[in-house]
Amino acid sequence: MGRLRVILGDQLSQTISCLTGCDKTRDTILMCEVWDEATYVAHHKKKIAFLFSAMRHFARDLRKAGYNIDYIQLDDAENSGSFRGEVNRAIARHAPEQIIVTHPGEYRVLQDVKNWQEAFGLPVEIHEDDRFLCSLDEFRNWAKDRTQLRMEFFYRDMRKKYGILLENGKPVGGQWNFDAQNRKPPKDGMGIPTPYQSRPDDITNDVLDLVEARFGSHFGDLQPFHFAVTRQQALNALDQFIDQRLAQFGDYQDAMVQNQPWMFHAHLAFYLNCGLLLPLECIKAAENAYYRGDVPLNAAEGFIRQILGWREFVRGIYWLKMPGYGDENYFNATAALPEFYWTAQTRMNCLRQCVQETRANAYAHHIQRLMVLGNFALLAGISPIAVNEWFLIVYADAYEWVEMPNVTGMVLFADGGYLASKPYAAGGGYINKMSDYCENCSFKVSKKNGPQACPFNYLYWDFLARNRAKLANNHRLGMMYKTYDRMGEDKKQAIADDSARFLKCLYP
Ligand code: FAD
Ligand code: DLZ
Ligand code: SF4
Repeated sequence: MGRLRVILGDQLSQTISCLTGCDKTRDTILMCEVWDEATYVAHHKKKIAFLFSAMRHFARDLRKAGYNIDYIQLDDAENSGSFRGEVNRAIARHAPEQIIVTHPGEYRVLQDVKNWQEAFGLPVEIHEDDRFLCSLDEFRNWAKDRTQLRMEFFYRDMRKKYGILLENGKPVGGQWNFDAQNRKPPKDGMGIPTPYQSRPDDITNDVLDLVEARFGSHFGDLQPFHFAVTRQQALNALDQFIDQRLAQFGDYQDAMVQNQPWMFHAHLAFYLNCGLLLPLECIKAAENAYYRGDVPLNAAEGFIRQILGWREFVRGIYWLKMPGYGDENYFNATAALPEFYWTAQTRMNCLRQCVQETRANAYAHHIQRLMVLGNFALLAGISPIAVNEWFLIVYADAYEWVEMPNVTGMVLFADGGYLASKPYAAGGGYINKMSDYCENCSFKVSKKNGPQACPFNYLYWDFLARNRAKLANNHRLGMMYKTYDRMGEDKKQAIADDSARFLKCLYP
């Protein structure tokens, strides 16, 4: 009798806490591909293939390292389809004295795990997920006496805690945040490097066949498939990012270019979120590149802030606000998700590009998610539940702990300002400044009203007008309400009429 140590699909790190103290001669590691996890939302085909392939490679590497692995594949004859069912079957096979698992990333899975002890009559130990840089207790303490939670202050504390980009306790370069330098529009000849690409091996090819056969109706293109699926490949992707993209990551962080889905972003969230990479090693790699003089400070600091700041901050908020965070709906938005989020069939070129790229790659970069796909959902009053579900389905890096705060808090302001100080709403002018999408659009970004006008232009003002009672006291929006109030009645009516006409056509 040994222990049963359960490793979930987003816990693919050899340093995962549930392996601490493992007796390789007696303990069994259980990993399972289960129907429930692959379908509780209908994940993008590439996301399922990525995770199953990464899980199978991880199990292989653990076996090589001498662990006793019990790996259940999706098509195994007796597969019960759920974590609970598979743990139950594994108990029958191995008769363990105890079950050990690392704290799951998602609330619904934690609730399930918490019931195992009673269900199976065995002690269950839930270890902290110490891959994160801020524990849940630490975040709770940090948040406890604050009326407003702001990422910037959390981030400074984390910089101090880990001594990142610090000189004698002060931030290198004299300021904590260089974001003001990180908003350059795209320019010709930026020389965007090709992204990391791995070649599928036999394990991946088997998984690709499985996903095509079993999840063929799910959203998204399965081929071509080039994700890293092993720790070594993920480390290669990190190296390639540091060498080839990081130097310009800061400058062009917010830029969007037609047919350039990858820009200078890292494309590492896939690997961070399933455990193939660890946050501190990515942060250190960027810090070292700065100290070597290979990349400017605005790039290194900007990248580090995303991981040490935003990533940890949103996770802390998720666990503070669950359960119920996904049901928050400050603006009472109830519209359905328009069909074009799946088909890409829309005359709005920015949205068409972002949906097409999402479908092809299970990836879109942050500004596409926030200022195009998310911004439209906010302005059009789409229900937070529908928007959350879409974002959880379509990206290969999406897990509820990180997706939900970004959607409910950052994009939709559905928590009334718990996470963000104001809604990230914007008209077409922003998209035009930061991209070349408008040049290829049948709407005119320069037009504010009428059938040819860019819909973002009037929807933006209509959103502000509709939600005045909830936003007028937000001091960051005061100027915009003053501008709106200076408009003539005809103009205000045109905004309301154009918005009503457009939204009616959206739902035939
Ligand atoms: P880069 O832009 O290169 O950033 C580097 C790293 O910083 C990322 O890999 C990621 O780990 C971290 N990071 C950056 N921004 C954020 C953020 N806002 N929150 C948390 N971590 C961040 N990120 C996810 O990992 N999973 C999601 O499901 C997810 N859903 C999102 C939904 C919306 C509506 C928005 C606006 C953002 C979402 N993000 C999500 C955050 C961010 O867009 C992605 O982390 C990023 O696009 C991943 O690509 P990258 O690895 O190239 O990141
Ligand atoms: C996302 C996902 C998918 C598609 N499939 C599995 C699976 O078959 N087995 C598994 O262990 N994990 C899977 N995952 C990731 C889990 O949903 C993830 O571990 C939980 O969200 C953690 O709370
Ligand atoms: Fe998008 Fe408006 Fe520009 Fe068209 S004109 S690409 S709808 S912002």
